[in-house]
Amino acid sequence: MAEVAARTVMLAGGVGGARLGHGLQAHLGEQLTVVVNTGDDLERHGLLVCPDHDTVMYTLAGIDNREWGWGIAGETFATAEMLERYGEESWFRLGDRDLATHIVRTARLRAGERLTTICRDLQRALGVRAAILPMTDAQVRTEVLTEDGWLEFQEYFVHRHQAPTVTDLRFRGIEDAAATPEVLEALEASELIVIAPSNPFVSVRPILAVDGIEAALQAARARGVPVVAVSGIVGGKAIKGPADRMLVSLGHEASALGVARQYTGVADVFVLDNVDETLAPAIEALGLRTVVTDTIMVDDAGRARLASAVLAAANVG
Ligand code: FO1
Repeated sequence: MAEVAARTVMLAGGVGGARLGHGLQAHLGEQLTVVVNTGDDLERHGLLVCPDHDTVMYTLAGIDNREWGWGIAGETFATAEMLERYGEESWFRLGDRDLATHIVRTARLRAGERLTTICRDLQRALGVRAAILPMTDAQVRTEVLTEDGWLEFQEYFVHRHQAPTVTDLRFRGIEDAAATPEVLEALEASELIVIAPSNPFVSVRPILAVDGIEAALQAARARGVPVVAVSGIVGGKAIKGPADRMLVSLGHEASALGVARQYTGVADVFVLDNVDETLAPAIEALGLRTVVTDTIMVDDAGRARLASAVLAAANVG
């Protein structure tokens, strides 16, 4: 199938976004811009950690830890062990190599630089060809409402192992967050927009909630740019993370159809897995064109294959 390399913007969270981003980068190189969620960000030991940005950056740089889905391959934890001896909290562990990223980022932020500028420099230093843009330079923090009250995202995700049931979400700081010029320029120049197979509630929704981003996406749609969303739910289960349980506890269906419903009015095309083929008519009835394909990305070939299917989906019809 003929594919045209197109200026593509992908909205993404961590692992799913990183894998598809890696596949898309293989096709598109610097034509790819990934806009990453920063609602998962947190401060540890006085340093700013940006998990989704860093997961995508390490993956696109080819140094990702494939066993964990986050962090760096061959990582060690000597510093974390020493911090633990000093009595520091240790449920969110920073690897020795990963720490360098947070040290540079935090020092430069304290010197008054913008998060976007710093992230771009880190990416270039690691040889990443695509641009990975934080959704905003402002501080936004996702919090989830559970039976234990409002929890910061990583407290819920890592410390409590996603065990509490999530009944509501909020993005602290979102009112004061605006899209950066880089994000707006990328969306204005885009020929294709992709929504990664990321969690619709805690990865994609915060991005769309940043002032200016959804409006720019809708402006792109209005000039004929297709928005292709990929399901992160396959056979009723999330590929990674708690999206399937969150769909149910937030009053939706844990299926590709449940995900598709989150993207009506936002996406034009919905990519779902072969095992969910029978859901395609119901998704089409929502007004989304469907593409049924193998969405599992177990290796580089899988990442490139799904990327290829996404690019082909945008060129059809
Ligand atoms: N996930 C864990 O399960 N345990 C950790 O100790 C942990 C540390 C960590 C450090 C840096 C980083 O960028 C990510 C890290 N993650 C860890 C992953 C992260 O919490 C999640 O993958 C994302 O926030 C979910 O999108």
